[in-house]
Amino acid sequence: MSNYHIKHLEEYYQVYRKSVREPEKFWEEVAEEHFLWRKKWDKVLDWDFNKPEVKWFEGAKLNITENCIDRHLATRADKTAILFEPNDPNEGAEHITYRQLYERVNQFANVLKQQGVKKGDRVCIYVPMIPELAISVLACARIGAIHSVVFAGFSATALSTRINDSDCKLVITSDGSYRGSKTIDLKGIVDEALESCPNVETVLVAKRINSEITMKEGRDKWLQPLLDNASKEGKAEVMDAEDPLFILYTSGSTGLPKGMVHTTGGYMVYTAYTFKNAFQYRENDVYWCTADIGWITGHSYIVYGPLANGATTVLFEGVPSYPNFGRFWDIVQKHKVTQFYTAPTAIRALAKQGAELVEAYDLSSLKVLGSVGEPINEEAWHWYNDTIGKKKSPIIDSWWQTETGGIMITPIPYVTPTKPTYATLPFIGIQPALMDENGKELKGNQVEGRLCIKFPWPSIARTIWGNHQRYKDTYFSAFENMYFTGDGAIRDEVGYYRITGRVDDVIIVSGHNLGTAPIEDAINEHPAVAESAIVGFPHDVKGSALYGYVTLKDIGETRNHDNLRIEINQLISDRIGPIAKLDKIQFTNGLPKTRSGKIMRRILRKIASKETDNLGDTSTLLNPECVQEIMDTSL
Ligand code: 6R9
Repeated sequence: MSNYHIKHLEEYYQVYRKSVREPEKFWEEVAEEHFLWRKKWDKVLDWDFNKPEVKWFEGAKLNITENCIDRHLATRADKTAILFEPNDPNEGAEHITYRQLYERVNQFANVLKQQGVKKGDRVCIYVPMIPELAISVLACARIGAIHSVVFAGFSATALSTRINDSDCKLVITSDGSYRGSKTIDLKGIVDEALESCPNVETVLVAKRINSEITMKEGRDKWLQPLLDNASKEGKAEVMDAEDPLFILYTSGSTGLPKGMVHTTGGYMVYTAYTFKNAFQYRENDVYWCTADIGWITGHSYIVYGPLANGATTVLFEGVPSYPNFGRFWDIVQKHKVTQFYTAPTAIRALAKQGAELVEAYDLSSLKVLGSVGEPINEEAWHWYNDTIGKKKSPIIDSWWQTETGGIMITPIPYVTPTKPTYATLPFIGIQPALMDENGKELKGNQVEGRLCIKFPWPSIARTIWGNHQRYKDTYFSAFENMYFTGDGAIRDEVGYYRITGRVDDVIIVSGHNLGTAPIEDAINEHPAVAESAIVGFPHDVKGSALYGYVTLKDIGETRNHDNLRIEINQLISDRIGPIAKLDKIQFTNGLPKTRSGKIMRRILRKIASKETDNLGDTSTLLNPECVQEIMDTSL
């Protein structure tokens, strides 16, 4: 069916119009023709953004792993499903075929069952980018357990918070992980986290770095011997389309991280369909997404989307700078990568290294270049387009979120003409709206407002784990009958979208969403700190970096500010992770506040970004005098 693979702009408009006029009919056709269902649905869509409630393919039965693995065995058993490229290039790549993937997922699923994991149980996966990570994700899906992957760069505190929030009884991890020339003691972090997770009964440990670790009697088990004894065959659990597939945590502007819940049927249909089209994927392509499976990009576009299409997906354990800054290009050359999907922060870091490191490699296999995670600035866009793509591989600047499950606004390569810094047109089935601050929709082109989506798409997150009210408050309360994204956007004269960034208190550092509140909470734990406020400021590699304003308690003596800075960053590193460390810490006597006591981050943001000409009206502040002091001592 042509609807499944769009080949030119006119076809895009045709299919788009159909998907908007008759969304149920459109998605029903896609679902029917391209997936394996144990039973078809009774109803395609049921939705109400006021409740809010969204259900796709209600009544349908399926298992996503049968779609990602089993059904390919007839025609692609010996094709590489996962191409593992280890941290150390000398270790050599590992090709896992669809047949081997089938066997390894079954073995892992059987081990989970032996350990007492049942349909609906939550399993926490804290594993580096090694094959066991993708396999454990699929093994959970195979038996209907809900996986909660926690990025293996998060700290013990961040891990325990997530384990407890979704009440995971089993944790999968590894002895340690490689990161460039360093090793990380992952099991040690898990041990520390589990001191505050009384409900965890079992820890399965994969061996990766062969380090000496302590195994807690009765709780910790080496994975490999269990796998070796498990059967390579196994039946997939039959799931309802609306059964939860996974929980993935994303930072909120306040309080605990939000455990976004994605369900099975709609998520599968949308990630597979977007993968096929947004990357113009063809049968013998080698697709590589450099994200970590610990983020939504890895879930949807390393694991589920590619495998549902029977693709070869590269899984890279290492970092772009090891053994040197040519590593990405070395991998592209070695595996003849056709689609390459990365983040602006990586592009900027690599662009800084100069062209020689690129020119040494043959990148002629590349057909499509993707960008995701934050706005891509013009300079980075051109470098990517010229130096990597040689102006012949279109850049797809794809905008989407953990909450949306799949790509929402993106050019379709070789179909949509690109424009630097623009995510361009809504994907098939996506109905964006720009809203002004009073809740009115801005119609027509050449407008700027808050980005909302008017109509449900199949992979929208259905709730926040254990807190449906927060789901409603965060996404469905700002604008009536709309999903609010938290981002601002411009629609230009031809209807192209440019995402301008967050309009809430989430700051995106190197593509990672960080909420200001948990970082401020960590700083405030320091005994010398009275109060703090975090804002983002432009950074040429990270996109945004963090600037902290800190007021100290008056204890009648002066403190060494350099030592305090180190201690504060250590606290942040312990509580959240090194990615949340502050680039600048300014000590001040006060923070600007509204009369109701809210810190005016808007003003601090301008000072941090050195945009002090127009601070707006500060006279309504509770303490306007502190603004001058902050400007005078700004870093
Ligand atoms: C997939 C992912 C979501 C936030 C999102 C937005 C920013 C993502 C972007 C982009 C501009 C793009 N974002 N892609 N901004 N252009 N192409 O990154 O999910 O980690 O949940 O982040 O990232 O601000 O709201 P997630």
